[in-house]
Amino acid sequence: MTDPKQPLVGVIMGSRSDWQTMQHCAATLEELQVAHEVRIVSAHRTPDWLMDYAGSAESRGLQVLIAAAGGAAHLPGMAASKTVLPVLGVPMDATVMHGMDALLSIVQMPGGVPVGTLAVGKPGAINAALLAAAMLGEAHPELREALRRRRQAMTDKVLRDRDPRLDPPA
Ligand code: RP5
Repeated sequence: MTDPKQPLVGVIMGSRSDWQTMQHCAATLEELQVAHEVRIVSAHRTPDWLMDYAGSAESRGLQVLIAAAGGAAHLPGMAASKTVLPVLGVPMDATVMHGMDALLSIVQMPGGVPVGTLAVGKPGAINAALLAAAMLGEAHPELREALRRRRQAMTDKVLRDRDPRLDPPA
């Protein structure tokens, strides 16, 4: 039996300013009832804390890391350098480049240290949570069922509302 309080997913972000986007990641993990923790960990402002966090993640029982960063966006790659846990990177729209800088920075990891890169911004934040739950699904079948129900709810919603000329059903 897994300790229900033991976080399985660590959600980190480079700045409090990323929370406006990453709250959607946390909300999706909560919706799926995935035990998780959320921390601000900056690659360039708190490099030692980043090394401690990522270096101890596995021994603390975390199974997946989700790392969000904008701009030069070193956080996901540097976290991945300190752990063999899967790291999912979420590029933030934080600069005049609207996330393209962070996207390229996160996705272009040299071969050998992977970061699974999601879409820029809110869709990536949500999908990182869903992908983390999918990764945990083998060991936690209830999460796989929650994902199945969520997919079905999306399908049902569209099928109930197929004529865009009509008001959506309540
Ligand atoms: C990155 O720089 C953060 O991840 C954030 O997306 C961006 C801007 O940070 P702030 O200047 O708003 O703290 O490190």
